[in-house]
Amino acid sequence: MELTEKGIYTRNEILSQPESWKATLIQLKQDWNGKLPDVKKYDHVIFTGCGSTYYLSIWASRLLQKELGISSQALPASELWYALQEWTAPFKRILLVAISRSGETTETLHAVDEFQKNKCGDVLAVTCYPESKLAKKPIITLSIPAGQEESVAQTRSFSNMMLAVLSLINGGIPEELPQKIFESAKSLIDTYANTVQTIGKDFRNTNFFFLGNGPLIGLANEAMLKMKEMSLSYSEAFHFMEFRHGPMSMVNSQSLVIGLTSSLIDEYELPVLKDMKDLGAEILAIGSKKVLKVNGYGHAIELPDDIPQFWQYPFYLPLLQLMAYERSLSKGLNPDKPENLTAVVEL
Ligand code: F1P
Repeated sequence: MELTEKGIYTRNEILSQPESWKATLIQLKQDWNGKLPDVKKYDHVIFTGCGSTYYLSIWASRLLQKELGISSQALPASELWYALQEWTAPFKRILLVAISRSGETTETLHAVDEFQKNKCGDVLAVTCYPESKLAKKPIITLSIPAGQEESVAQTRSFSNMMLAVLSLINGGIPEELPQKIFESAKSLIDTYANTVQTIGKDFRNTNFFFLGNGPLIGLANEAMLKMKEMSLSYSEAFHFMEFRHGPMSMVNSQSLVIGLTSSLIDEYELPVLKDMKDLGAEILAIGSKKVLKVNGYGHAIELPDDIPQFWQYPFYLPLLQLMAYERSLSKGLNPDKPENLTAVVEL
């Protein structure tokens, strides 16, 4: 007997992201402006996590290298646990950024311990739980309690941890950003919630492909994981042009291809979406104003152009989370309790 309405936690956590983002940005500005570690002094930055926070690490590492020109990579925490030296040996001054919603995941804790035991460099943690084992280690920790959540599948925790990474790369939070981000995010969700709920409930779609380039491949993987965790649907993630090299063999009239578009949209992204439309797929594109070119053969979600592109990355997620949430409910599942999963993997 379900004591609470199915998915009530997940729904509230998805829809409360605008408020939580404002709270996190205000907190980070107060706690960390002028005190953040200078990532430019390192010759290599490794981001690490597990599951969702590994995908967050992929996004973060590509963004840091793109923005600051510093060598950066993302690794599952398990890789650092059992093969640390293979990954750290080539570098002299490494910063390890350990990302964990709970701050309790076994592999991530071991990765930090191995890194410190071998004196590989400095460690910075990002977590939603200031009292966690990770936060209590002798390292710098960006704790963002506004990202805390009840549901198993990460939603607002993920996007709030992205804001901590953005503030680290940017070196701080601009004064007017918290309120602007809140207003733009609320407007985005209000404008497109019905569109994604309709798509989520449409049972003609049985397989889902999320495409992204550069940092967005990390978010494409995270959106793929939401669709798997919440709705038990077949979903995969690829770089846009990689999709043609084999995986598109799976595309058919039951496919929904979701493009997380970027500034590369004209030459390297829209042509792929058009090809998939020709193969019978339904198309959904989310990105800047140019995404409206998809109208006529697909659904377009236009991100707000009053937010600098650098701070727009979290905006890709709430509507894709909501789509997965709706599909889960439509299949009679409970998005708050994904099959076989727990909120934390402790080995
Ligand atoms: C890592 C993680 C999540 C996953 C699931 C189980 O948790 O693998 O990414 O979605 O909830 O735990 P954490 O280290 O970020 O707390």
